[in-house]
Amino acid sequence: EIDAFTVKRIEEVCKNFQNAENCNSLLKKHLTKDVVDQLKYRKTRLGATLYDVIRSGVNNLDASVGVYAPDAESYKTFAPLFDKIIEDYHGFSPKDSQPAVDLGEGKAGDFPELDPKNKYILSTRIRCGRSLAGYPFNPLLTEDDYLIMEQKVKTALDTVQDKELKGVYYPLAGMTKQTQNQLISDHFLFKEGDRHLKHANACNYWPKGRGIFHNNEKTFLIWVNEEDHMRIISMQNGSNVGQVLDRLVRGVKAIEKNVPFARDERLGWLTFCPTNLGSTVRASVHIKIPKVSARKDFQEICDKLNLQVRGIHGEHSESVGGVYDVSNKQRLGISEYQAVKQMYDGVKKLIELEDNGG
Ligand code: ADP
Ligand code: CIR
Repeated sequence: EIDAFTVKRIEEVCKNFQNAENCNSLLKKHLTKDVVDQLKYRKTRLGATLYDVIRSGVNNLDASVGVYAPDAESYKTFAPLFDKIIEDYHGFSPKDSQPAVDLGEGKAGDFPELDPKNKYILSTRIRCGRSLAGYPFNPLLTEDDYLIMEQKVKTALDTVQDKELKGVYYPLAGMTKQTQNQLISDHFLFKEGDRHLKHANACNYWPKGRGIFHNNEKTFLIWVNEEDHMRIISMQNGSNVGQVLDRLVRGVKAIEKNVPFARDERLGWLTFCPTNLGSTVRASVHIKIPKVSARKDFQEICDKLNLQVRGIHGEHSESVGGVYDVSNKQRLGISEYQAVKQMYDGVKKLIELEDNGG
């Protein structure tokens, strides 16, 4: 099935990687010799090999996870590796299944403002990912695929009628560097040149087919063809999680009328990175809690609450001015509603701790 040269290359790359020092990724932990021997001959129908799955992680030893799925079939073909990483990250075992969709429609009242006096929380954001049914993920998309997908999404977004959500699509190709950089530093747009994505082969033909849709207020935004085919985002200043969720739900429902999304019975909504499978929801706040965040065990406290801590510019960035991005960690095995609740309950605890002096 797969040529001898490729098998040899996979063996070599894996051996070198297994000897690498200072690497703490989930890939490093779970890419054992047994797993390599079992998977090195395999290939998906579209031609993805084990190397395509691990290329990001073996080239970025500082990765936290290190794998991506070039196509949906990869999650099955390379299950002996993905299943272990998925279980480690989400606590979702091979016997588990993603629960039915529960976006949290009509449940905004469950999430009153977390910080009504605006003491700690600067802003709140909830995003989810979607893939267009019938297309593989980034590494296997052709230039034409990118352009056609962009048109499909743009056309679907043109039909959004909801007054609050209506907006304009801005292709990345043709955007001035100044506008692009401003949108990035204001937290509205994805960054450019991410090493993890580049090495995953996810930035081909960039900036073609990539872009951002947003309403006038920049509270409802769609990223097109960055890490996932679509990232649907709702965000605003302050801590009104219910309002942010309500807007996201309306947006998702408006779009799904026009675009068929890829869903797997067991894994839920399909995404390029295994950390985003299932609900695909990352609900976050930008929060300043100087006493709690100064504690030596801040990371442990967050781990216990199932919270993930990121820096001020998102993943792989540092905190600036004591502001952290705190979100739910788990996405798979819980509903969309539960993912938001995981962040909500956890952040509520952090605020209680801060109020009690850290
Ligand atoms: P993702 O949400 O796609 O996993 P990142 O961690 O890269 O990706 O974050 C994307 C952008 O969203 C970054 O600019 C980040 O600072 C911003 N962001 C995340 N959470 C919030 C928030 N609660 N308020 C404002 N901006 C946020
Ligand atoms: C990494 O392995 O660090 C990147 N490929 C991103 C992984 C997903 N992010 C996360 O949940 N920390």
